[in-house]
Amino acid sequence: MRIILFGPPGCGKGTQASFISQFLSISHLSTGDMLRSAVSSKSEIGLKAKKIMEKGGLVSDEIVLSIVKERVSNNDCNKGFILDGFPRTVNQAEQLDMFLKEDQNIDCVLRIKVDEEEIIKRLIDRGRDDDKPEIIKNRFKSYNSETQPLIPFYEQREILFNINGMQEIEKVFADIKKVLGVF
Ligand code: B4P
Repeated sequence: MRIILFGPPGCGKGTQASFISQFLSISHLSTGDMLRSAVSSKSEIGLKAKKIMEKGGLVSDEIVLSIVKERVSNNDCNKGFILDGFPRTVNQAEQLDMFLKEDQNIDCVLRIKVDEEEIIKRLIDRGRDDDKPEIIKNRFKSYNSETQPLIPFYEQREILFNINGMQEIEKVFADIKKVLGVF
């Protein structure tokens, strides 16, 4: 299966992607993790990404697309994959369609819905470098202006499924499994 996990910053995409990856034995591709690892290795891409991530903006489509394109072509993605945090712009989604092979169509987009107030609480508790109030505000701004337009994009294809993310982690996963059972 090829799945996209979609939702606002901190809604639990990474958390649920790990469960799904184990459950279906498919690869977990998190653009956030890939970018954080580029930042730690101080590579050229990492240095560019760091400045943007520190402010809560979106890293350029060019950088993100080059990373994902290479990763998706790895053999371990032949059985399927979960894209966690990608695409985040309509351009990323259109480019994804172009570089996926004919037999690699996306089966479903799981949209995790959580209120902004609840997310802010969770992120402050987590305390990652980019979980500071001012940066969280900017991450929401980027989400609202650049990522939200993906909702109608995937709704039109009838592959978008809403998941209530305002529940305990196990309950969110139980609801995801119900949706995955349809396929
Ligand atoms: P990401 O790494 O994708 O981070 P995220 O959206 O904040 O987190 P996620 O939704 O995975 O939340 P998590 O499960 O951790 O992005 C970070 C940055 O990378 C972006 O701001 C951007 O700069 C850059 N980036 C990434 N992808 C990009 C792209 N495609 N294009 C451009 N830039 C890109 O959960 C958060 C917390 O909530 C955790 O502490 C977790 O334990 C807790 N939690 C989860 N589910 C819960 C539940 N049900 N109840 C209570 N707590 C819960």
